[in-house]
Order: sequence, then structure tokens, then C-alpha cells
Amino acid sequence: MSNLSNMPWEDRPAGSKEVVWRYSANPIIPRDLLPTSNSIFNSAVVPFGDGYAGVFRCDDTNRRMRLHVGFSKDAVHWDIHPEPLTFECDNAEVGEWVYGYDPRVCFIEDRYYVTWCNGYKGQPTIGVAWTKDFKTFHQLENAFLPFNRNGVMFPRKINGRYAMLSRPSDNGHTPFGDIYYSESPDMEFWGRHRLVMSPAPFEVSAWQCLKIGAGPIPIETPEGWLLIYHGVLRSCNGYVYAFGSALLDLDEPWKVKYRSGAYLLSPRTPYECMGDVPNVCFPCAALHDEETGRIAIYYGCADTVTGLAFGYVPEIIEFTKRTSII
Ligand code: BMA
Repeated sequence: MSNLSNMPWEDRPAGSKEVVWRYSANPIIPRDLLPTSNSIFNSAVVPFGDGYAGVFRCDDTNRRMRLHVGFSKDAVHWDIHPEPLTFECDNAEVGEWVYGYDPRVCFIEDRYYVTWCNGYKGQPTIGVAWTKDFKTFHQLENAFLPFNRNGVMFPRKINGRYAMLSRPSDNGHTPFGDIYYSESPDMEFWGRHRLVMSPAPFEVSAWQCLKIGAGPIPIETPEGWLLIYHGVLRSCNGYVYAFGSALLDLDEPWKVKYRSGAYLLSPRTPYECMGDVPNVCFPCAALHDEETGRIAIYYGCADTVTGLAFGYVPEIIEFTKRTSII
């Protein structure tokens, strides 16, 4: 993702000192965009052709978690297919659909890889598929054993291998979670697992003290991989999902150089604080224009709608260093 002069953008509001600020027209995707959608959130978008494509988490009015394909000219107004996307898979056991949620999309070399939380026999693990046209999706083997969530690929091979972050978990509303790094020579066999980071001590940075998980595809910068990740605080009223940033070593991305002690964005607005799951900001994608440094972050709001937030990569790097807890 290099030069994207047509990506969504809105200047920082006058008088604001926020490093990341919300789009004034949020939410950009309403919960009922589809006739049968209960909610559309935690979704991934990428540049595609002369516009954009995406894989969206659409929970239907049966409250089943489904993935849908969408297209857009401006990456703000989306045309999402009413039918869930289907995967082609050589292995019927792997390809058996149970549920899917929280997709990420990553362009590597000549194709788009989709990773998502995939219900294999009903247990969450990381599903993997690729597409070149957003019409046919080829499903590969699940990357890991259950239980796992938040599989996020790096946008190029690292030291000759594909690389993915993930978050081992349990089968419920996991009360723990660390980010790990894994490598694969072929997108089928994943190994060389390394711990990247664990939740922060409560006294140091409480918004990320219960669990953490990778968000959008990491962005390569001269200072390292810029990783935007979510963190969870357990309050007396339930979980609160916010997001912050870290810089990972370019060649050994399990080595964290800096990690923000402050969050970039945490639930404040009515559409983040009210919905099916209150108090959730959950980023799954970012568009980035290298020339201007602009970034547009797509995040699920209260497990109900999709929002956009903006910032400048150099400022987020500076913020990550300035507030670092490492
Ligand atoms: C996580 C995932 C996300 C969701 C979040 C808040 O465990 O299930 O899809 O946004 O919880 O409910």
C-alpha cells in the first residue's frame, strides 16, 4: 500500500491535539446496510483496481457471524454483497463453514490473503484464504490449532518466509491474551513461534492490561513495523476495547522497540459506547498514503457499526516513542 492519494481523509479538527481523530461522518457503515444484517463491524478494506474492496463482518439477524465482500469507489460508501462470501477448498473438512469473524486482508506479491477467526468444528482458529479478484476465494489449511484469534499477516515475506501475528485464546470471552509471531515457508505449515508482547501491568497502562491483539496489517516504516493493536481493560462494568501502537523490529518483528502506554483511541462517542457490545473500538484495517503519511483506520464500534479514524504515520511513530512503556 504505497500511494493512495484518493483515500478517505479529513483534517484534524481545529483545536484538537489528538494523534488519531474520528471522522465527523462516523459511523460510515450502518448496522442495517443489508436487509438481513444485525451489525457490520470489525472489517477489512484494501485498495483494489481503481477503487477499494473489502471483507466485512456481517452478523445476520439470526446472529450468525458471516463474512461478506464489498466494493467502493471512495472507501467510505460501501456496496456490500447481500450474500455471504463462499470459499473454494480442496479439503471438505477444512472448508466446512461454521462461522467466521474479524477478517483481515493483506496484499502480498500478487494476491490478497484473507485471515479470519474461523470456526473449525465450532472452535475458533485462524482461517486463511486467498483471492485475486474478490470473486473466487481459495481456502487453505487453518494456520493454527484452536484456540486462536486475531491472525494478522505481514505484507511481505520476512527473511524469506510468510509471517503472521496471532493471539492464542480460549473458546469464550477470553480473559487473557498475548500477541505471538509465527512464520511459514508455504502458507500451510506455521512454526518458529515467538512471543511478541503480553498485556501491560495495570499500574502502567490499564487500557491494555487484560489482553491484547493485533489490528490492521503492520505498516513498514524506517523505524520498524508500525503495529496498531487493541487492548482490553476489565472494568466493573465489563470489557473496554481501545487501541494503541507499537514499533516492531523490521527483521525480527517479535522484538518490540516501542509500545504506547497511552491509547490512540478509546470508546467515547455514543456509537462506540452504545450498541450490542458497549465500549468497543476494534481496528482491523488501515489505508496508508506514503507520500503524505496519512492513515485511515477502520474500526468496529460497539460490535455494531464501522467507523473511520485518521492520523499521520510519522506522528503516530513519535507518539509511540514518546509514550513508550518499554
Ligand atoms: C472479541 C471478539 C471481537 C469483538 C470483541 C468485543 O473477543 O469477539 O469480535 O469485537 O470481543 O466484543
